[in-house]
Amino acid sequence: MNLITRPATPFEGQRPGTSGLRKKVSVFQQPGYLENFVQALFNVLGDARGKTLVVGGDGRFYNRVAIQTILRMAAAHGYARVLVGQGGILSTPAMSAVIRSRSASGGIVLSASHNPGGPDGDFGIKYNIANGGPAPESVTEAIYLRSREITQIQILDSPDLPLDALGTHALLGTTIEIIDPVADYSAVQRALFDFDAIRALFARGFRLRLDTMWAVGGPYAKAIIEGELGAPEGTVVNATPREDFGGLHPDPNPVNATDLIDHMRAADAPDMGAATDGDADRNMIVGRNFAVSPSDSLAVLAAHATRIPGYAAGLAGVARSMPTSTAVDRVAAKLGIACFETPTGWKFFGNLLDAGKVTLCGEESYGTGSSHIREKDGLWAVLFWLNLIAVTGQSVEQLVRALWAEHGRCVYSRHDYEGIPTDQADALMRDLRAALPDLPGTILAGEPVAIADDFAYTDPTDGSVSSKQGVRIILQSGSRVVFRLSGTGTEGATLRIYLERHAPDPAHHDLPAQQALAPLVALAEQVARVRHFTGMDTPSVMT
Ligand code: VG1
Ligand code: CO
Repeated sequence: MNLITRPATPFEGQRPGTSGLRKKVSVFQQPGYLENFVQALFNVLGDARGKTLVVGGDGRFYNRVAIQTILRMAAAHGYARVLVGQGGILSTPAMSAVIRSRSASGGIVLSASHNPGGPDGDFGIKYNIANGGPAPESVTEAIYLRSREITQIQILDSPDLPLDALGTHALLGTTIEIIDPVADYSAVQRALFDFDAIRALFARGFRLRLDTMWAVGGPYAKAIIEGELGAPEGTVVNATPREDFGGLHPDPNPVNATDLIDHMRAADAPDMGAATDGDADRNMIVGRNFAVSPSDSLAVLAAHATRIPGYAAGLAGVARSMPTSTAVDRVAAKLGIACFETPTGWKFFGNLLDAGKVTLCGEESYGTGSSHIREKDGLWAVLFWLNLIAVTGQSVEQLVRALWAEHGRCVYSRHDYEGIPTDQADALMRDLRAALPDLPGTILAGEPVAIADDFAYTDPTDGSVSSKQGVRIILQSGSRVVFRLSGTGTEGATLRIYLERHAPDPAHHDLPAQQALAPLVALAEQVARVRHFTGMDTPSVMT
């Protein structure tokens, strides 16, 4: 077992996006590609002596190969201890839980999350810091800069380690420990929720269908929902992680989780449906013939949080990403707590959570979480809903309708235009930004424009500024259209247009969202010439 130093030349484009570096598997398979990025990361992190690193991923194709490489490099870099999830598995929320419970200095997550997997799919790598959350932009940017000047990598020429059995191995001076990927995570959930109440709910015959989409959420859901909470076997479906997610797109929304939606529409539909994504940090909640918008889900959880043991003392505050609907703002105002608006991506919530300014946070993209860890957490959201249903006796639909009755409905949709040539997408955003100064005061969709700007965020704890986080056009009534380009895609550019309209009148609550939002779609076309730049008449995906 020798420590070797290999010459390396930089690869273009190793800049992490919204959530780590994501590329086609074939890009990661280029000799030295992964090594360069990991070397850049270790160079930025500095002295590893005495430190513990956690490594794990969502089990997608290339996970095992990448982990072996990372273990050789971590040992070469001098880590005291590396913890690896058994079989190379750690969901993103479990990674966060393990970093925190084992006082690790950080962790490397191998996942492209909701992106498809398999040899022709996507792969990804992300670094989480000691608080358990995604590295902030200052760190990801430093890694990128370092990746551009890599000249050598350090690695061991050691054989692969067995990852499938629990146990301890030595690599040079580093102890490699294969750990149970579920235990630390389960302990965190057990401390938050009333497991007895949820157990009693299932014992009364409550029916849940939890679709883990052939992804990493399966083992966690099986252990907790069917194991500890006594839900009947078969409650968790598509539960065996597959390297290609069964050829499907592991993104829990009504467009990709069609099987679940069909079950929830059937005459004998279960009481509640839910789905989680590739790395188990996203969640979709569905009632009988009733899909819950993620922004509404966050608002419902905030409104009822004190009914949950872990949040009985009340919420310090809440946070949502800018494009997420303002439903939670209305709940926060009623509760008399602060509501923060951050750029897209979980990395911006970490400082607010660390500073104790917020307890719950969420995004419109099917992500919800809390101060229990520093990542969004799919199964946590499912447990939260189950606990609420158990103690209120209300159905999913009743809980959402009560929110609408009290605060009005924030009718919401996101339209994605995928695979646009990058220069066309950039041109759309450039023209749109140029038009912003003239918009305030003009009449669009029948009302005056109140605000037209490019969202910039100043972190209230460290003062760091993130600019150009999405163009927003907000009308006098609060209706708004937001435009931004995705930072997780791997083919061309994806334009996201977020549409929100507040409907206070209950008579309007059952209007189909796309119909209610049609004037805002027309507004988007008028100001941004979406058809012209995307070459598409309709979005690729509407959620
Ligand atoms: C998307 C979502 C964003 C989410 C991110 C990571 O980013 O919009 O809300 O935080 O994915 O989610 P973008 O830049 O493509 O819009 V996950 O579950 O893929 O890690
Ligand atoms: Co995810």
